[in-house]
Amino acid sequence: MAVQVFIALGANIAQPTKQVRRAIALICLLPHTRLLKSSSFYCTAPVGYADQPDFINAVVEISTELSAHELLEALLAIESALGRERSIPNGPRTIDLDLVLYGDHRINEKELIVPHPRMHERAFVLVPLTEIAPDVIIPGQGPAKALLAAVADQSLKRLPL
Ligand code: PH2
Ligand code: MG
Ligand code: MG
Repeated sequence: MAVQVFIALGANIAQPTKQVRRAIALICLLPHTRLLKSSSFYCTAPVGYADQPDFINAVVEISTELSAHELLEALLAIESALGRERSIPNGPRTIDLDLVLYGDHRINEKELIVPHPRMHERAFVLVPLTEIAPDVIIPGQGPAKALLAAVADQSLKRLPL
């Protein structure tokens, strides 16, 4: 059965806009998966580890018959294909693909936590998410829209298409 899934994308080195575009193109090629919606791209100040370039962030919605674990594996493979290296936690990256929502499922495993445990406090996820899914509910948190006010201080700029 197909499940509606949201993936948050982020990149801040090696031509980040291009990396996000490439990642979306590769997500479109995943088996048993189709792209439903893609948000605008946003230029966002780094959250957490601050001494790094601004990010390009976006969110896409897909419909997929892949299990959450199959999808996670596929996203990690796309990250590797685009040259992702993991050195500093939360540090600069060519591409980060986070499975933030998998239908209304709640998953709590070592390698996969869904909903993403920090999505509700990050404007760079909530703003593009509510752009394409204004009524989406984050299991355990409530409507995503209601969380926007609390992140209004985080700097973010929507880029023209
Ligand atoms: N990702 C992080 C940590 N901080 N900041 C912004 N602006 N955008 C991100 O995608 C991001 C971040 C960890 O994945
Ligand atoms: Mg991340
Ligand atoms: Mg990640």
